[in-house]
Amino acid sequence: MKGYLNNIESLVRLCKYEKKYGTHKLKKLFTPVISQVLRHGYAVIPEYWSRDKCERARNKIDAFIEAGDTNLWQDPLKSDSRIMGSNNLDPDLDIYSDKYITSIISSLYNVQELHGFSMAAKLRYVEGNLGSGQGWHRDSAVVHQFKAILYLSDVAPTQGPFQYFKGSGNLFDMYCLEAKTGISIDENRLEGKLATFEKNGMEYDELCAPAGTLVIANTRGIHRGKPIEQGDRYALTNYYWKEGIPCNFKPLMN
Ligand SMILES: O=C(O)CCC(=O)C(=O)O
Ligand SMILES: [Fe+2]
Repeated sequence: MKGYLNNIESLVRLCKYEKKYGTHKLKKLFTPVISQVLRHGYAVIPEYWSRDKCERARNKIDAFIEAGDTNLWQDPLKSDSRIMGSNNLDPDLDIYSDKYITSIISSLYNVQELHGFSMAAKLRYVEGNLGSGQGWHRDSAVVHQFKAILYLSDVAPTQGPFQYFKGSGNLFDMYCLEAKTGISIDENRLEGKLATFEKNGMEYDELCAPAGTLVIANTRGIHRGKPIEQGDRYALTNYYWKEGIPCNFKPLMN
């Protein structure tokens, strides 16, 4: 109990944030997809896109990467290639305009207007790659962050599936993690903490699924894209903010 009380400040801070921005959540628990995101941290929607649509999108990503005049972000190993703002380049790489996804994400944030973009990514096996997101992390500490991820290729355990510690983005779990392990609710890079999580009985889910599967996730929870062990993985990811796209993304946008 002592450990828990030592961290009461974190609990108070989280509760204040949730009281201000999270009280809408209770009435959202009746919508199945939203309820899954709020309770577990993610929802999986199978067959959201057809295999043909996914193939067309993969070909477009390859073409944009090869063209050489696309604004591209790559990790130092060139395993992860990202086209930020792919929705502005090609309708086949746009899930930002998708009405269903927008309605779910707007409900989660409890706002009418959102700012963001689609990011098209190709991850390929390179020795030593860290996977999408470059290791275990939270996208944000305290403030809400929700994303939509659409797999454009079949994702088996060796093709970098999204991995997520169930419930880890929920207020009470975040508080307990800090109280039990000393990992602050403000810490967002969590590479190297896997052993600590597992010692505390936490288990992660691995979202292997065919091309066309849509994932809606609360990325305030602890997650990563597993490092690629073989082949490649293509995906479209929607990023969202309530107050506008942060300045640090601007130079990367297409
Ligand atoms: O692409 C993934 O599997 C997850 C990457 C990630 O960390 C994110 O989109 O926030
Ligand atoms: Fe992330």
